Amino acid sequence: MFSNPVLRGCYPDPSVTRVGSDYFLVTSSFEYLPGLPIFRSADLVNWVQVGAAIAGEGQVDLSTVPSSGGLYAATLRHHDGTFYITNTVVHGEGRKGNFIVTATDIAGPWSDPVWLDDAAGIDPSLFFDADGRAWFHATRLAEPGEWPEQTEVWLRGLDLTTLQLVGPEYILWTGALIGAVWAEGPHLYRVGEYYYLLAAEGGTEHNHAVSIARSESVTGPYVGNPGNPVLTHRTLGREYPVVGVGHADLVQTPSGEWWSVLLGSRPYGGYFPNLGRETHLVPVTWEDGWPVFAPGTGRVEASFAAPNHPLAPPFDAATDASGFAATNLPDTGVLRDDFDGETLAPTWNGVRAQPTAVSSLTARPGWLRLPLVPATLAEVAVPAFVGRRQQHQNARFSAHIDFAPGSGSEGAGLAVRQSEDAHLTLLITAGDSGERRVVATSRVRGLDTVIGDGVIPAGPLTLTVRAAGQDYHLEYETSSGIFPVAVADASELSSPRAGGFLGLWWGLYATSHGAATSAHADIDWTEYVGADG
Ligand code: 6LW
Repeated sequence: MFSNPVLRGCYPDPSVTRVGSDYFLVTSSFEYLPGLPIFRSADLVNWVQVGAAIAGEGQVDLSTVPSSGGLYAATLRHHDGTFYITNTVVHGEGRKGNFIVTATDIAGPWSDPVWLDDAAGIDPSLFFDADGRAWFHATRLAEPGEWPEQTEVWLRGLDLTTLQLVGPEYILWTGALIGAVWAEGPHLYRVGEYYYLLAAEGGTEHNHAVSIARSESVTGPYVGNPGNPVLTHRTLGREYPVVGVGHADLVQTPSGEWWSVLLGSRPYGGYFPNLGRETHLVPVTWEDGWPVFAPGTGRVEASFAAPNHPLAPPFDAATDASGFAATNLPDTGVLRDDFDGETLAPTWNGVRAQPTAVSSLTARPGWLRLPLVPATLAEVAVPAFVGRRQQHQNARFSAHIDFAPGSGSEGAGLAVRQSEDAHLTLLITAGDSGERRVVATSRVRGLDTVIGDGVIPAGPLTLTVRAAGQDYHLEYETSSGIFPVAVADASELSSPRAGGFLGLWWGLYATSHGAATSAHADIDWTEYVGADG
């Protein structure tokens, strides 16, 4: 048996492919970098991050992208010795639209984007047909639509030497239901005598669903499965433990089994999915030339019988202390990073910039240095923030920090981030009479509230965010013990209340709140502990 989700935390819009006996998977990453995290698995269940497709400076410019913009759903495919990822930059003042990056090694280096300026819409995908032809498909708003938010899946040929669109355009699909909003996440497959078009519809929230259509020709016309939608939780109500399932991608195992990865959210403490849309795995069988998702149950269950090949050993913090493993973190597991390596594990992200652009592992060996910058988390800017996804409903994130604030405008410590308008901070700063203080601030709908503070002794100390359901405890620890500073209601940061698409990132944060500064904060180690057992 295996447990869902197979990728905990905000890893939406999964796309999977198999090369030989290895599986590879990519997910969205929005304004966070490195972007488009890539995972490898031997069994579809245990995944380890092996890198990211947008890990280089300058591949894309996300510096002006508002929260929940940036890198939307991607597709990962392999053909003739080359890995292809196609994706979209959404919003911001930089270059936007659809692009393709390639690599011969899944771990990179990945190429600079080849932009497809004549490819409209989002959720691009690639299909390599047996006759050698390559096809690009995506979804865009139908103009004019027959109903609000009607989208159309369109298809054109792709020249693999130029990576540019060629040939006529075909409109393949507008969703299974009359009035279906957001037919998106399209993926084409050839199975037996048919071409199949798998797509999401209903929007990526509660009404999300998976639908499928087929045709004898890759260019259509496509006929919808009379049984559509083939998977949805929209009829299960908001109390059901997994909601909003959709955005699927199919893969066949070497032994001929079929599986689907897809996204789903797990709200808790109310309809609050603080972990975001997570990657789940469901079995698929075929009947009468149509796929049956999760046969016998038709739902994304918390566990299923595992795929028919040996399960790889589960994640072991001792063998992967670098934190590369972004999933199969056990329900209770400790990930510690002593920053003794030469590179940051790719599970560490910057906001709109690579984390290496805002931090240093060499300025003080064995410590991560975070120079303060004037930018704050409340702006669409590049803050001094290095964070990782929250992956458990109950978890602790601690950091041992050495920081001497020069003034009350300088702060360094921890942050829990949804967006510019929704985040928590626990910062070491200086009080009016120069004393060192720790201040907890909650920013909800763009308004800051100080929810706790206290005088702290000089010297390095440990700051902690400890999530117990929707209560996030903000604490500091010295040799004299653990001291509470504040408790925040994190449901205010959850996307149903705060807006956006994303789950929460927990990280290190330093700012001079707009003032010039040459200060820095040094972090000796961090610990992330999941406690969902
Ligand atoms: C993704 C698309 C979607 O590109 O959300 O709501 C976008 N639908 O499929 C970001 O996850």
